[in-house]
Amino acid sequence: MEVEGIRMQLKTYHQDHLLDFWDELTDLEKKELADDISSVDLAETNSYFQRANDSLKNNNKILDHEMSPINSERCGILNQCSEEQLRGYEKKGLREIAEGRVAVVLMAGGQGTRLGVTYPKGMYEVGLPSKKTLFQLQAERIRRLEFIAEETCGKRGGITWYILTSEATDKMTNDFLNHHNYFGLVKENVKTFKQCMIPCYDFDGKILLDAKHKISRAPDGNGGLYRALHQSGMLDDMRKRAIRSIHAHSVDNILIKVADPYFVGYCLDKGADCGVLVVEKTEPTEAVGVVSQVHGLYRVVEYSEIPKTTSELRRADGRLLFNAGNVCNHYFTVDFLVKISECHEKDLDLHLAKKKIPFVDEKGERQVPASPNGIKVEKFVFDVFKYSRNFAAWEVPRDSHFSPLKNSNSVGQDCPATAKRDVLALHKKWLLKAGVTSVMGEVEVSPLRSYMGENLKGLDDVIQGPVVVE
Ligand code: UD2
Repeated sequence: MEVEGIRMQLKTYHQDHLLDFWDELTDLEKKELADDISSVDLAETNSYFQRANDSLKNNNKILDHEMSPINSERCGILNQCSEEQLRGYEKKGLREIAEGRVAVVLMAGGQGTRLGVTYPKGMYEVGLPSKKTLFQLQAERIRRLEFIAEETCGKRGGITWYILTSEATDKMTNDFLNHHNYFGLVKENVKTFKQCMIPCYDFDGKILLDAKHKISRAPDGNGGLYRALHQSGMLDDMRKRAIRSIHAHSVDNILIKVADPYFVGYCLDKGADCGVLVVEKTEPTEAVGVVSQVHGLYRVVEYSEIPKTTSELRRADGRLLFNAGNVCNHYFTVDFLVKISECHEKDLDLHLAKKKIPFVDEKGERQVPASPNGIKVEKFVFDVFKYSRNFAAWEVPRDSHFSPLKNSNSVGQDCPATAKRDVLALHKKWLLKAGVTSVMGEVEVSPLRSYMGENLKGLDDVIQGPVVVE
């Protein structure tokens, strides 16, 4: 084993402590550690720590006069559109789907720590009458939308489903999808790809060991999407398929309108290269980031960054001035993604979090710390907004579009109970609008029956749950 070569290289980057236990390792462990180390770009890794540490030291508070809201000409509001405008956007979106130019990128590399599960969040079911998981609901919405697009445009293009996974979620996600036969989607149109893992550091920038022969690593955040799309060949796959529009969203919003034809159609109409779907922030204290311009560039300003006085400003109609709540729901053209991966990926902002990270101490014992002992670095998916040449935002009502599953029921908010409640409330609204006079108990509409409230005429007058309208 060429250990001296590795040691020399590590020394150059002040990371030679990674070999402290080399002599105690078996041959197999030595090989594993050598491979592990050689897969790390040490120059980049050290620069990550440096950059992240610098940004921690600088107080990144944004000043009032530096912020301005989204240009109103770039922000469509669903509730303020005429029927005709909406039909126009929908038609554009459906045409794009029928031509096979739309793909969905599902960000599903997170670990569901707050929810308290040991499996990917997409495999969670919140207790709907159908017992469908988040993955199944999303897959079936894609199937229904493909059908609607075909019916409307007379052509079947298909929507490709790219699923971002991580070391922790990849195998279980693939096994689950395979086991369920891709929920009726064409197997070739479902593709998973893994995000990278970044080493974890102590507060001095030394990479931590998770075991004597293994570097401690964590996923590189949902902004790892851009590198992963390129490295996995998925960007090339998109180009081969002549895909143009990408709808990228988080796994945990149970109301997600996958490949939303209004949003896609609106972004196409505006000629946007990058777009964001937002819900209205109504209270200044609400803990959501807002999409705004800072020095003329679009970005998400976190609730911790926005000055209090700015967060409280209101428009003439009483709505908050900075009200474009970010919900991890984005539009990109494939050309824009190529531009990011080729020109900007290495410069994406780094966000760091002080965490309790298990580590091997100098005596070779693995410790599980009780207080934060190190740093994890992440990239965020929305940090590419500033590279957009033509940005667009689309505001939608929260009750029909956003109900995230973040916490366990004990928290009482953004949890399985609220997710289930919000789905059933929306479906009840659809059914009453379609002419049902009474909806009692838990009545769920299958995504295969209806994507957004269509196709529900002619049902019984009274529907008594628990039942699934198939
Ligand atoms: C995300 C948004 C936040 C707000 C909120 C609404 C980001 C960075 N933050 O915050 O602004 O819109 O959602 O619900 O987008 N993921 C990965 N790989 C990772 C980390 C996360 O794929 O390394 C996925 C994760 O599986 C989920 C999505 O990204 O689908 C959002 O991640 P999160 O739940 O950790 O983000 P959150 O709630 O802090």
